[in-house]
Amino acid sequence: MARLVIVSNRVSPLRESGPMAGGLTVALQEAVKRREMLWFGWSGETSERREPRISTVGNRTQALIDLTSQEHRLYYTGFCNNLLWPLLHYRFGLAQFRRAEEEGWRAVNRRFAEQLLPLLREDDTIWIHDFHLFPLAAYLRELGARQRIGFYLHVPFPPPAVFAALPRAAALLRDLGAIDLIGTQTADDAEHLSDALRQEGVNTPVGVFPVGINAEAFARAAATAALRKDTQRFAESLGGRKLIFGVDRMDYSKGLPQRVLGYADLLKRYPQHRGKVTFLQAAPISRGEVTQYRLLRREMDELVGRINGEYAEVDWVPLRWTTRPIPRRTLGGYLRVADIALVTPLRDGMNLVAKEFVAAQPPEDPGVLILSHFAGAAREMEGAVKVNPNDPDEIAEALDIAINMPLAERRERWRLDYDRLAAAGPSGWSRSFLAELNRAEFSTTG
Ligand code: GDG
Repeated sequence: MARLVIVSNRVSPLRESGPMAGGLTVALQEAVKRREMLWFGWSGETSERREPRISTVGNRTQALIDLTSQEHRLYYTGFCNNLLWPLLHYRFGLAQFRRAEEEGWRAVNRRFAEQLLPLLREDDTIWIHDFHLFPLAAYLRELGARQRIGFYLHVPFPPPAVFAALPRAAALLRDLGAIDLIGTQTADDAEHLSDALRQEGVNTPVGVFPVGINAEAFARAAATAALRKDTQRFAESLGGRKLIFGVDRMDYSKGLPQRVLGYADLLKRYPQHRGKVTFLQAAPISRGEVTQYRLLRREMDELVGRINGEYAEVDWVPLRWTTRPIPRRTLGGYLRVADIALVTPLRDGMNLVAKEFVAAQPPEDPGVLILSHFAGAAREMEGAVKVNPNDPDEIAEALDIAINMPLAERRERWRLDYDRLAAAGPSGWSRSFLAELNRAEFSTTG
């Protein structure tokens, strides 16, 4: 089988086996197990060093480049995080456009192309990941690359009229013409992107390939994690109360303020639940160098303090809040112990936490998933209790329904979602994308 070349902004550490952290890596793990692979991307470090660091474990090679601090500021903090991320999540009001950042972003994409090119073999299949690298394929083609190139967008794509707010949006869309197949999470994203491309006369095929997880492996790992000492200690600390659980990168797309306000509304409107539930929200700090993220952290610290101040008893803290990451081996255990998962992003490409919660639950006594209509996962998870994440009252009502839901209904809803997750198979997502890419016409290279 031809070698697979994966290109993404960040590359996770090389390991021959064992679980890897992070949605993209977890999702790709199965795809690359039996296949020779080169993974190219940013090391996560800044330095003046130009040459990639190349290392190999088994049949996997990774090539990592450092960014200069100026490249990092313009490309990553600036154009990717301050502009593209909010724009693609329908939040143009939060976006800040600077011409210099757009140029810096293009320069880094050109550099990726230049440094990847000498590492390529003629029969490689190239798979580029996410919005950071929108123009990479176009630069590779400019340099003469004739390999098959696929691109996967992990985040939403907004309606063309929203995307058009981006200066030089047309040039960006035309760059996507260098790609042989684009994958998106949902049919809406595919439709928006196809419409935008069509308006620019670009004919790149766009297909829907929802990211999945290895449900059976996750279920096994969660069952093991639940027996670990730290999970047991945590479960005991709940004192028999129901656990509501949320875990998200601290990001304004995840709807965290509305979520904790929804919980506060539950305690206010349904006082019978006071002292009977505990809500643990973990929100590991993400993109801490970006102003909007710092503001969100301050807002959350204040909100959590206020809600606890208002409802706490001397022997009950209603809302447990941590901004530290939970170790991967423990997280599955917490997801299994949880009675309710609160997954309420304002907008999310897919949201893997929703799927991980369902996979982690014990089949004999499963918990309830409360899920935003605006997560890509909402298209698949028919058993979830769906909410509009903008409305704290609706979140409170969903929590009350979930707390009171009878076992038979919980089982029925969970079964629906678990079976669907498991049916996709351990590597359904990457396998179906790569199979389709393999079938795709070489539209760009003839
Ligand atoms: C992007 C898109 C799309 C979270 N906190 C901790 C932790 N996590 C893990 C989760 C999950 C992953 O990180 C997060 O994935 P999500 O899908 O929920 O969200 P994004 O990071 O925004 O991912 C998203 C995804 O790409 C894949 O295509 O679904 O829409 O935005 O695996 O469990 N893991 C550990 N500790 C934490 O505190 N160990």
